[in-house]
Amino acid sequence: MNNNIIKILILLSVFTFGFAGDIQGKITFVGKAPKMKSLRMDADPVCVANNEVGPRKEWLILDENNGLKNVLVFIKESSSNSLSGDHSPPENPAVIDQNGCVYIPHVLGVMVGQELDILNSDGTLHNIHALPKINKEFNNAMPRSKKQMTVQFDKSEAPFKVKCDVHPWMGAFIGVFDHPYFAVTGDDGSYIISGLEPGAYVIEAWHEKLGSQTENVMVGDSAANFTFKKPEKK
Ligand SMILES: [Cu+2]
Repeated sequence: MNNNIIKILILLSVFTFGFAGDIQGKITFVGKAPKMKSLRMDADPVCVANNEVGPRKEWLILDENNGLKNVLVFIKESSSNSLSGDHSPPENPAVIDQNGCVYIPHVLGVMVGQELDILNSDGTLHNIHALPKINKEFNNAMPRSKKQMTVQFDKSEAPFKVKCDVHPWMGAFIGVFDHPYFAVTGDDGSYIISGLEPGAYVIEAWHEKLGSQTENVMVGDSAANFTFKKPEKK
């Protein structure tokens, strides 16, 4: 490549990069938080030995400011070309580990065609059973000797459950996207979606038990925050 072309490419990338924006915010739980019940893992002594934090139900994890972990936030609609662009999956695989007889992470997003490495760090038998409605279901025993398997998903799909047929308390959720604009909230309930073209977006925040919400956002808005509360009993 001659120098001029390289210069133009550098300029172009700076130009493009300079205009990419973020949408970020924080998800908070409001109201009285139910206590997560502890789980009995006695049936499998390996689980008891491996689970250092003490097994608890995982559907509501809050920090001291009620920041809500494990909310999957993603772009649903866009006035820009961000969604319609050509999005090839990242080369790095996504990873989910069976560790301490829970899934880590508990919620994750992957791209269509991206590899998902499923690890078994426990040295015990797990049986990972994914329950998608659009993608192909899979159901695989992973004995202690099987440390890894790799899957991928062909179509975008709203989050679906993954469970273990050996340990009934184990559950995770996977959303599959045909674009890279998604994030899962961290310990403090915050998220950031980067690399967006300027424009108006509809973002959705999905939680496994508390439902989902959408919000209209412009790239560059200070923050797109959501609050979730416990649904009223009917
Ligand atoms: Cu298991």
